[in-house]
Amino acid sequence: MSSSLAKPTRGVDSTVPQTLRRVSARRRWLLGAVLLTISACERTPGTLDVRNAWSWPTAPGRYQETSPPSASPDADQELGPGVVYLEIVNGTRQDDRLLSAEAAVCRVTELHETRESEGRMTMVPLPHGVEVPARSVLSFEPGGRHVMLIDLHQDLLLGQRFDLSLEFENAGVILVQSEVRRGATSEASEDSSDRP
Ligand SMILES: [Cu+2]
Repeated sequence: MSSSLAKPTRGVDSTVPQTLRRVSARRRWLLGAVLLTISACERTPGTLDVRNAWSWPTAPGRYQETSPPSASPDADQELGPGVVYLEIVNGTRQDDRLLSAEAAVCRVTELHETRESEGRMTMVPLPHGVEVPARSVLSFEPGGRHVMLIDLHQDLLLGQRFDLSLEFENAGVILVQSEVRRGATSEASEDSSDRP
């Protein structure tokens, strides 16, 4: 009974009404896109934010195989250098510049970039800081830019958090907390912990 009712309407549906529907759907999509763009512009607070700051653990035996080449543990060093990765979100209409970083966990904090030259990975200090173009997201990530923590006063243990202050040319000083993890997402450290 139901199958005989479902079949015959095919020819009627697929001519004019479908064309009309396609046009109006496209118009609706365009209108939606325009509205989304407008509301996104209105909602963007126009601030510069730093998010997802994290560090590899430094304690002996806690390095993972995913550690970057620059952070390979040195058996002779009790406390190796630490590193911080993060994302800078410049929601403003103005270019900005990360000038320097400071952390109480180490003696010296520098901005570095890992570069490949002649097949070797080397770290290059960035004494003039890093430009953060207007309305852009700049990533500090393994194999690239990073904040180098030189002469650590303490080990960075998995799950710990420590303060880092970042000085920008326009945005001023921004305080963040770096989480000691095994990777860019916190999932890795959460997975290994016992379920509550
Ligand atoms: Cu470095």
